[in-house]
Amino acid sequence: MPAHLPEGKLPSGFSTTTAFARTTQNGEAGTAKAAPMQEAEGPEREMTDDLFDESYREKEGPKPAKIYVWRNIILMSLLHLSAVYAVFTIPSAKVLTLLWVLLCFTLSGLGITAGAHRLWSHRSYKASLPLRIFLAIINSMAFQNDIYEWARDHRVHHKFSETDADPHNASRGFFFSHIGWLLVRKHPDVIEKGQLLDLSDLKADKVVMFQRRHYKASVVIMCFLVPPLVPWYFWGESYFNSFLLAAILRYTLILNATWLVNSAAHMYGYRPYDKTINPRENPFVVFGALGEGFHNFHHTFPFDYSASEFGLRWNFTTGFINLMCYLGLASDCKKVSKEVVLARRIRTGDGSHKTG
Ligand code: ST9
Ligand code: ZN
Ligand code: ZN
Repeated sequence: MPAHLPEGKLPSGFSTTTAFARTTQNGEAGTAKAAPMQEAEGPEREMTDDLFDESYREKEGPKPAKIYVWRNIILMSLLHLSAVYAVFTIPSAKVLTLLWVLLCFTLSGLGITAGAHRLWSHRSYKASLPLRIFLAIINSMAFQNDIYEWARDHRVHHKFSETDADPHNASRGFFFSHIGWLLVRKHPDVIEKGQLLDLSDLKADKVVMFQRRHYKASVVIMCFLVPPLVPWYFWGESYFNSFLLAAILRYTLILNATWLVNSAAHMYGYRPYDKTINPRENPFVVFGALGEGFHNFHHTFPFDYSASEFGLRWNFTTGFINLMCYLGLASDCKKVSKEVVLARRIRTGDGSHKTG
């Protein structure tokens, strides 16, 4: 354990050592004592491709024209219209069905937050095979592209935030960063820069590659068949209500909760850790996205398993990962020390922490 971290402050399964061997967006604050890294092969290696690359420059000249993808525009419009209709079926649904919808929302959310995001995109903790299988299954329930594609886009988002090489570049406005980026072809720089990322850890993870190979079937089963079948089969909910609420409405809500991290949490809120970057601490998003709205912290220290300075505070995903550690299914959670966070607040923060 590093000398500046008090002994006994972290429960078993938690470490700070790897966190200190990495650089962070706009500075070195995560590297109080940078040590040479031992790069291991495959899933064990240290991952650094989620760190901001200040050397990238957007190409000069006119931007490429937007190419609309009409299939996505039509499908997303239909999905959202059906979700609005589904809201009106809530009063006629059984209470058990509504609780089931909440459970499905939470599970699919964890498939994104604890799975695609904190585990596979950032390698902020390690997960055993059974946990990875479980996370891949609930990730398919969220239907947000397969884990490999999600993590590839997400690493390029961190590395080239708010530039042409960022898939959901928030400097193109709220609509583009929220949903618009899924309705047009990607900027060529996203693909060009993304192809330079090291994705060997994802390629070496059999669970990730299996999910990618069988993605369509897994989505049909986990996103659109299992959630509505349970209320219909077990407590006699009408299939119509079941499908609209457990599949359509729940999926639409998960999508929008996730997209708010890209849009609202890149535009509204304080920047206590780094005032020079766009991502913000947004309490509204934190609540709806199972603890993922501490986005100024997250872009400053992307390897922190809690994606927040504050451990469990409003952070359901952190609670889930802690539980997995307790059960022996997860380990090696990386956490930035209080001292490093404080130093960073003082050096680059907006001062908002002084007022609470
Ligand atoms: C969805 C994803 O919603 C949401 C992600 C949100 C991320 C949020 C992050 C926030 C932090 C975490 C918070 C979580 C909170 C959760 C809260 C929960 C309560 N690098 O993509 P294509 C190459 S999905 C390298 O087709 P086009 C590659 O060779 C919703 N290479 O580009 C690729 O082929 P392949 C449902 C790259 O043609 C090829 O290019 N899904 C990269 O421009 C073609 O790629 C949809 O709606 C890269 N980054 O089309 C579908 N990218 O993949 C949406 C591409 O075979 N997608 N390449 O290797 C599409 O239809 C298309 O991607 C497109 C672009 C039209 C958007
Ligand atoms: Zn991230
Ligand atoms: Zn972001």
